Amino acid sequence: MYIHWLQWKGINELKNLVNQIHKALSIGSGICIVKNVPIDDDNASYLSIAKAFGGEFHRDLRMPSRAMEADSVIYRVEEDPLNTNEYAYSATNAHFPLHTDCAHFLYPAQVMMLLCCQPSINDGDGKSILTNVDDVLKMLTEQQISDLATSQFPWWQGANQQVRAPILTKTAEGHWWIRFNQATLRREMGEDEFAKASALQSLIHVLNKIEVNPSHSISLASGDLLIVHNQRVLHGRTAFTSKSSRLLKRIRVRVPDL
Ligand SMILES: O=C(O)CCC(=O)C(=O)O
Ligand SMILES: [Fe+2]
Repeated sequence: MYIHWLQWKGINELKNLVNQIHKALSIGSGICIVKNVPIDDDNASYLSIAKAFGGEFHRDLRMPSRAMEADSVIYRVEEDPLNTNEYAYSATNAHFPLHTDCAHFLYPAQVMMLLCCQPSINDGDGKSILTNVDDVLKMLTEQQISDLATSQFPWWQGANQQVRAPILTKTAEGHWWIRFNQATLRREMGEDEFAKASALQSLIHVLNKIEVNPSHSISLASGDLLIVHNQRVLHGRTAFTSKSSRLLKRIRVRVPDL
């Protein structure tokens, strides 16, 4: 896993910084960490970076308002004692397996950002887990890849909208993109169908292997801003100590040309 390390050097260097992020996400590994982003109460520096992509902010209006900031652009990833949604891992201290965000949306966001405001109190837990789709595909057979690219999986089966899509998609430039969240799929497919889908099970097996490899996880420090290309990179996190006041702030941006 290759991380592009960048530095926040003030608002005057914003344009330069965002150019570098753009490059890291499009032609680099898809993963970068910007160090020393100010953690101000009004989120000014963070929002200035997010805005500079020129994309459309994804607002998650279904989440409880107590978890939102900046007109619902920022979602607070923290353990929430009032959370009752069993699928909202982001509001618990549990292990969050490798996934892409918005897997059940028709158009998932391309940019997923997490600003670490407060790491877990224990150094060894609440670590970010990261892997590029190309590293995942190296561990699958041609047949498995082809199955994941041709089967239409049921991501969302609401009354007003159906989202069916393959897990893998090849772009016009010949790059693989991924859409994946195993909890969402298990819910929509049902336990039996989910267990019978063999290419899907192989993918989960590979992701589990990647997760236990220490070279795929990293502890974010306060002021570290993790940015990933949400179709080229899967992210997750290890479980962390309850009531440790770990806090990450998440922003997702749709940037169709990325
Ligand atoms: O807590 C983390 O480090 C990751 C959270 C996450 O992936 C999410 O909220 O979608
Ligand atoms: Fe996520």
